[in-house]
Amino acid sequence: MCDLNNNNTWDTDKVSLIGVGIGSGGSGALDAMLNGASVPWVLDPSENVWDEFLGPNAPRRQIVLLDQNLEKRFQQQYSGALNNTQINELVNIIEQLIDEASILLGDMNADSILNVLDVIILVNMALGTAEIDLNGDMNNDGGINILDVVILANIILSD
Ligand SMILES: [Ca+2]
Ligand SMILES: [Ca+2]
Repeated sequence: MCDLNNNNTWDTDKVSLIGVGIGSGGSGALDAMLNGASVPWVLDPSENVWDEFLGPNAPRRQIVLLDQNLEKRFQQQYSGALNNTQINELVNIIEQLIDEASILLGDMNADSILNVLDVIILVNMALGTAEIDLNGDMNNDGGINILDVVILANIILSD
């Protein structure tokens, strides 16, 4: 369970929670969303950050969630303190992003171990005899081929 008031309870390498506010909807308004509690988010009221996350003319205080690739995955405007339903929604999305980021690259059978079974599955994908799963895209070029098999095999052999 994530505690929104304690960023030590989730892995901030895998998901980032950012509150953004400008003008009179700045830090005071953001703090008020969690009733003045010490919040884990970064507050930056600069126009650059505002435009980057929210776009021009956006409402003045919002929460944005970024995944491990710093891609925006969630954005919501709140008018006041978050209620339990809104907090639960945020917690669920944070946990989903952490789970997503926790999948081991190349672990094709999802048993949390890299071994020859994963290589076999990846070979079949490279040969076109198994459905493509981009968790086997070891070189992150958007496809599965023999290069990915070689990289995975080398990782396993070097263990
Ligand atoms: Ca495996
Ligand atoms: Ca690849």
